[in-house]
Amino acid sequence: MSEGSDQALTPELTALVERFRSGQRAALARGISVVENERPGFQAFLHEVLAGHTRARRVGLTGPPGAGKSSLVAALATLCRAKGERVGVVAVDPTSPFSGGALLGDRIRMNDLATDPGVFIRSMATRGSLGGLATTTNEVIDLMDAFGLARLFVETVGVGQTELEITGAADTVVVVLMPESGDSIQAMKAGLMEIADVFVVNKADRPGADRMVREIETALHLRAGRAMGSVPAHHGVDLSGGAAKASSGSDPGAGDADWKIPVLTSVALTGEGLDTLLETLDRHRDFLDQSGEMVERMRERAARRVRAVVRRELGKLVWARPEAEVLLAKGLDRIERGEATPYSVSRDVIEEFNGS
Ligand SMILES: Nc1nc2c(ncn2[C@@H]2O[C@H](COP(=O)(O)OP(=O)(O)O)[C@@H](O)[C@H]2O)c(=O)[nH]1
Ligand SMILES: [Mg+2]
Repeated sequence: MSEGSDQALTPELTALVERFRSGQRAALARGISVVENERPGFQAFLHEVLAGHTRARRVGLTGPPGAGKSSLVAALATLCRAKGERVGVVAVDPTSPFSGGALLGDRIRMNDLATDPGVFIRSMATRGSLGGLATTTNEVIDLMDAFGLARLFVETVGVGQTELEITGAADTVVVVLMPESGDSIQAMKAGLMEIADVFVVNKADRPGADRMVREIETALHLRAGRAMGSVPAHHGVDLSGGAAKASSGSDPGAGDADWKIPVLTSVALTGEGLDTLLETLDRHRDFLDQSGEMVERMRERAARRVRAVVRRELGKLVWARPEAEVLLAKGLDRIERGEATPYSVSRDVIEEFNGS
């Protein structure tokens, strides 16, 4: 595919690869915009910098708007910084696209983080999908990983089934809810129950948090009962253990093959519960590594990526042919006259390409 411009590294990108590898922050920022805008050569650039990269811990946070996801990310990022980890944050928020200022709920923490050279924050808009990930979100996360950021947080607003995409982007999915808003029922409706590796009831300074924890635990038990003996849930994690409260510290399931979905509480604004949350995130990642699940997920992730790139590239190849545009123009006339449909025109375009 030597003629495909996306496959060839331009001189500018060759220089960028060097600057990226030498750890220049500006090169990461530039690289991300090259990828987001699908600039010529962006895939060759990704290929160069992703080869043999280190593995960050990728944490996805999702849940209803206002639950405190951004506040939690800010607080967790601050904790990770205190441990000397470099941190990347990707926020995908359809309600406030490209508004870096509104990215993190807590402005003071946000400002501290934004000026910290060990933290890299990127806000992305969704592209047409309802709260799912932007088309290049996964690639942006990969770039941050390749740059050497050890801990990556991805925040998405949980508004529906499109959230399932986060399971492809993160190793550990945290579903963030808050008391007093019917959140747990909403979460079940939105399919968030299915994707959680960890639950957090944030705003535990408000009444009703404990009751909500019990509600979620009950729902998990019910689900585990139904799932017993049938297909494993998301990522093949067995839910039959139900929800052990990880805040108890000791994990009776340690060493088991199963991951028991913990239901934690937190107060993002004061930091209460965040040490336990961070420990739990690490424990989940260790579980994935030790159980062999991580290898599985990496393979799935790579397979999805290959399929996505093939889809993207094939589309480009088809439309790069002048015949395709001619067939489209003619097809539109025929659709207008009621003689064709978008499906028959697509078939014509594809057949022309296949026969070439
Ligand atoms: N009382 C209380 N308020 C919180 C807590 N965490 C976040 N908030 C507030 O809840 C609001 C929404 O938080 P934000 O992090 O933007 O939520 P997001 O939409 O899920 O990202 C903000 O005004 C926060 O200051 C908490 O633990 N307790
Ligand atoms: Mg937010």
